[in-house]
Amino acid sequence: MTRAYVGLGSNLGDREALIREAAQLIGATRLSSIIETEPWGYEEQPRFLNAVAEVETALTARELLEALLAVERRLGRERTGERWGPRTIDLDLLLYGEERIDEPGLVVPHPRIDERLFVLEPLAELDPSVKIPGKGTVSDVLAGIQSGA
Ligand code: GSY
Repeated sequence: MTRAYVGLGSNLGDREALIREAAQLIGATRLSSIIETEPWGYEEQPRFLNAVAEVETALTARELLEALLAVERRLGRERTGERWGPRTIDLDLLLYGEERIDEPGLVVPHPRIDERLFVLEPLAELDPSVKIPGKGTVSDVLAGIQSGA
């Protein structure tokens, strides 16, 4: 079994219900607090609710990614051409054990994990000592951002 972490975000519809349902559908063993956050990337869109889920999985990283995409589709996510626009649910594979993967369509750790407080803060709540391969522990990365380093 591998411990993986998944970022959940929603800024359309009943955001909290969507996050809780997605967490259940992906078989989350733990869910962080759900926090309201300012949109990042494209700012002219509604505020997000974000959380991070811990998943204990026997799936490969690729299989887990496919399972996340299937849950997004089930919960009404439409992947249009708009990369940063509003969405009912967004599920990002953040960490898969301590593996580093760089394949077409599958990059782990998530490439923008160390820039996003809406991911780092809920992840640190679940486990501040979790390692982000190539970057250090999540609490080190957070401390670096907060000190402006
Ligand atoms: O990549 C996640 C989708 N997303 C988010 C998000 O989940 N939260 C916030 N605050 N801004 C975001 N911009 C995008 S795109």
